[in-house]
Amino acid sequence: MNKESIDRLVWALEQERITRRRFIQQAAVLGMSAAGTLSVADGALRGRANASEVDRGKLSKELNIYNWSDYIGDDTVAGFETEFGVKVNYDTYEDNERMLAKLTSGATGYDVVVPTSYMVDIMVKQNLLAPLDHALIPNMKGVTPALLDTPFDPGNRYSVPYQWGTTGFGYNSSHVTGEIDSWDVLWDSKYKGKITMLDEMRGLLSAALKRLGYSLNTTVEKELMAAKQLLLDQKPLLKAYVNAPVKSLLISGEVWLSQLWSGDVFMAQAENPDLRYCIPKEGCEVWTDNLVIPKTAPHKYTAQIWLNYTLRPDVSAGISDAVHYASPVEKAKQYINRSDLKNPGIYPDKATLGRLEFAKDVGEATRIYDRIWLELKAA
Ligand code: N2P
Repeated sequence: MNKESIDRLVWALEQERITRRRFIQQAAVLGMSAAGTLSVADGALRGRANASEVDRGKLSKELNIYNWSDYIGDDTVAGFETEFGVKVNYDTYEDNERMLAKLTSGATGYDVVVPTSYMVDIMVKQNLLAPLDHALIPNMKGVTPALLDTPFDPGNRYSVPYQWGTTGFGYNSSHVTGEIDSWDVLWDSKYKGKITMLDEMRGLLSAALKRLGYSLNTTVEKELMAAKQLLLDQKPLLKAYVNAPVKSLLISGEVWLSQLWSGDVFMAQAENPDLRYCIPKEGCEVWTDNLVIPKTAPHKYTAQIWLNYTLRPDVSAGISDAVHYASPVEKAKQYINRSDLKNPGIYPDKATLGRLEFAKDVGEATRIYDRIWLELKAA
């Protein structure tokens, strides 16, 4: 019996994508026993029925959230605290790998963390995540179908999408002129000292791999070595490897070119209108960040209420409006700022999306990525 296929099927039933009858037929095809099928089907349907009730007696007094910096709406936390009477302790990080290191080195207090797609996969494989009770997260129904049931978490057993975006670069159009449509400009010695790249292993490698025309998930050693060389060549031109905190340098004009995530560039643009965002013609990474609950989370029930809350259209729109990333919730689009909705840097068109790639867990090859990363940082 293929567990992954069964999970998918249960998920489809819970999400009202298939009927009970269809579920029973398909489960039989997958080799599930008749008794098993009936009890799973009824469990999923009960989940649907009770979907919107929050058992206030089960809510914890506090909830500990660990999220990327600059990645929440102005009232998201306060709204939850008022509505549910829970105090939210909110802590931030700058990249996936450091978040993972913190969790695996014994940080046990967090109830919700926000890994990118490939990192969900890694965390599942390392057995770090608690399975979700979909009955507590009925708002999953409103999520764009293409963002659910993904290869990194079939059936959404462990994660729900939070926001999505791309990893291109930002530039200051009053200093960086000409046609800007390629990764090449980040290697232009004219801009020496005015360039930054992401301080993020997979993100940084993705720029060089794409510039070379390779997949950002390559496991071919030769391609990875070529990417490393390109990044070594670039290093003397850089001011720093830096993530979200680079925004203040872009705003002040101290930095003109930064490999950076879409929304962070648009957050900076709100304060310096000369800033632009480029999705390079060679392609780049597209990602979803996802809410997950660590196995060690002390407040799992309340954490799931938080997941459901962030998938409410008004709440998700509040987050997107503040951070200029794309909402995964269809109905949020009724509330989101129109200029963001029309911005192809935030919601790329189909043709552009076709040039983009999701990062996947590269398995064994992670060792090569790690080694390159260490060498680059030390260079
Ligand atoms: C927001 C961070 C976006 C996360 N500052 C990129 N995965």
